[in-house]
Amino acid sequence: MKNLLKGAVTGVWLLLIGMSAAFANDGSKLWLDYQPIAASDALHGEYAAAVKAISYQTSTPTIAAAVEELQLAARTMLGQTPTAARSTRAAAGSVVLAFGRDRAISSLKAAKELAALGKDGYLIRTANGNIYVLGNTDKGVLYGTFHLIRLMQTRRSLAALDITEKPAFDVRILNHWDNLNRSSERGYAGPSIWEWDKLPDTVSTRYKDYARANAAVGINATVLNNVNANAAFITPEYLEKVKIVADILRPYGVRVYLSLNFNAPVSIGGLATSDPLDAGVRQWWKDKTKEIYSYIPDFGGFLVKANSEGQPGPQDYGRSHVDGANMLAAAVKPFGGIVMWRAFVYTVDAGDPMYDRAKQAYLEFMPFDGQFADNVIIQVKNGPIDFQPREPITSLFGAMTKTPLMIEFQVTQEYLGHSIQLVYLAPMWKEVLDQDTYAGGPGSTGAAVTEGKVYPFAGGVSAISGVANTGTDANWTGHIFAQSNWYSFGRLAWNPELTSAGIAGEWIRMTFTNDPGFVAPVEQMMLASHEASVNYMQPLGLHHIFASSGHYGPGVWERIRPGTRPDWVPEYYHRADSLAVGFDRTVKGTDYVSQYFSPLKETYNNIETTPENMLLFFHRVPWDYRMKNGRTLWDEMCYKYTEGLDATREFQKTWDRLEGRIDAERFKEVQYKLREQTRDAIWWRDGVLLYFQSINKLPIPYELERPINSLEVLMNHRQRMSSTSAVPGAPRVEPTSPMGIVQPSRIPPPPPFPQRPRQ
Ligand code: GCW
Repeated sequence: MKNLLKGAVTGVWLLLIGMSAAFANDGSKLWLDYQPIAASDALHGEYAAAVKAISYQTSTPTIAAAVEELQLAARTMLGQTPTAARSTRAAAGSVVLAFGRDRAISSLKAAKELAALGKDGYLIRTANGNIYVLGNTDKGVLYGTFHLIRLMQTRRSLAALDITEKPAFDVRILNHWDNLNRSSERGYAGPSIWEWDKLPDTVSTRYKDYARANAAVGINATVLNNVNANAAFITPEYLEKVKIVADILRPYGVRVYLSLNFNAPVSIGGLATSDPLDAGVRQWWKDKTKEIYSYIPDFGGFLVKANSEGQPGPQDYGRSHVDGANMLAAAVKPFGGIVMWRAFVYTVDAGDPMYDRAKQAYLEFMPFDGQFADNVIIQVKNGPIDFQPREPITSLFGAMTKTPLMIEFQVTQEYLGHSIQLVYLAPMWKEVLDQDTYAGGPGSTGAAVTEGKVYPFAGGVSAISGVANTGTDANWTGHIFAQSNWYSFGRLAWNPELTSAGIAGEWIRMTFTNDPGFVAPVEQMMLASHEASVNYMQPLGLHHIFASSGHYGPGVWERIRPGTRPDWVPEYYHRADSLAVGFDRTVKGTDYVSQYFSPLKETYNNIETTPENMLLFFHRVPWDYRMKNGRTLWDEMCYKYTEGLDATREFQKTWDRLEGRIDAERFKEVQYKLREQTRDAIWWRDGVLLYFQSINKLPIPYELERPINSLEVLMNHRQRMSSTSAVPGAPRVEPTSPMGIVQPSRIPPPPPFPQRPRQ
């Protein structure tokens, strides 16, 4: 009877495997979609023998989470639930989870090796017929457990494992630009996942899944609210809600942080000022911080956007970034918290005809190097303008030698096709992480300087952040492939040396299938997608020529008008006239190049040595300039836009060929979006080329496809809205977009930008 039952269960399970490609799948399981492995697969037997049981010695919520995850993975992939026991003796075929002073560590003589791996590192080793997952802390064990599961998800052998891992950055943090009313600034996946309107009474099951997904890729921190911050988040009413979220994330090693509104002492504290040197204000922040820690004892600290795009800050009181940051640093210091102070500042100097937004962060922050408290870290966007599809690395990286800096990447695709376009961002992030700044000689890459490998920052933490792309859409990120950006942000934050191809391959296998007929072409498509998007949107160093409302389609025709900030307008960036195009940032132009170290400075200063993919970022270039391949700049631009568009057509073909290899639901969804991507690539290509052509009067090379739309139609093409709107019934908040905040009276008139005289 027992055997009969067992047979029936196995039969049903086998049936499930057979049907898995046909099953509807809404993508909600992200990379934790543990797909059944066929019993006929040799690896099934190997895995089943290796994870018969789980044993652990010290029980903590984090160890319980690791056990639960491994049981779930084994049950779903193998049809077998490993028994879990608290014991120091493990039967053969066990996974042994151990940390701290657990006996397994000494019996394996692993203590010394472990000591070098820090609090989040781990060691996975096969010994005595078991697999040992060892860490210095239970968090290390949890990360190791997810690694072990990943090996099975990607069909790697579990024989003779000997793996050591240690994360590159201490703090690997997501920044949610999510508002109180559950709108999400630059979010394209539905309302915020944080249900402030329902908490603390109703607690979404998604919070735990969010924690699992992050832990699986090594993300250990999260800022729950928008940097355009509403002070209400630190009132008791909201702290009670934040506490619930923090309690759920804690076992998964994800620490909660909050964005601050610098004016909170006035707006919610009832003080007359928020001056950071005022004793009352300083005391108010100390008390407030203590209160926050009473709700969340492991609260991570604050993220602050100050004196940027209309947000309040110390400069409102004639004080400096140092005064502001150090005041908050003093408040969190007794609790071990940190302050992440953003350098996204670009005050227009109306008196400076050479005003260049790219220079501003460096100009404002360099003078303060060495003056920040040791628990302050400066958060700097990867590029000097604003998350453009391609920018050079920001000049501040490596330049501040006595202050830790952290890179801010944008996982949400504000300038990279929202949740409509398939754009895999790892290759773009790698360009920045791998870029040599030469700050401390060759090898001072973006990763190395921020990891603290070039200048050791005594007492400081190292960190890396990504603006999150989550929302309440079933698949979390709007586009299934946008999940890969969340995934790869975590993987690169753990190890910036991983390759884009390696991460893509893992993600595809964990998310869709191990079918090589699917993995290989999809990996190729992902790897080509960033370059394609640059080509059909802003090739050759063009930047910020998006429609200013929404940052989705082209806005290359938008002109600087009195009363608008010039540096929010495409014309400011492309500077096209009948003779030339591009922004001269050389020593003869705005001299941005001089903020870089040699030899990068010279490389970018010289038109011959500037990589062509950044040409118009650094140079103003005549339309008839000869490119390395012999084409004129104009012809090359026409070719690049066409190449980008053609690539999207290839993506459609690649995808259509894969029908039937995955579930129909996700297949159709992606197929539909790829269609839109091609449509919008045409909008970009035709729009930008026709606009520039109206200025330079040059023909589009005759061998290339002709535009199929008129410029007028394209200029009036619908604009997409930038962000999710508020949830009905949710509390009202002030508008947070920069456009909504900056008072017209405070905007200086546009400075003229330097143009070469026409010859
Ligand atoms: O890229 C710009 C966005 C703003 C954002 C700002 C920032 C949160 O358009 O929406 O505001 O950057 O990073 O602060």
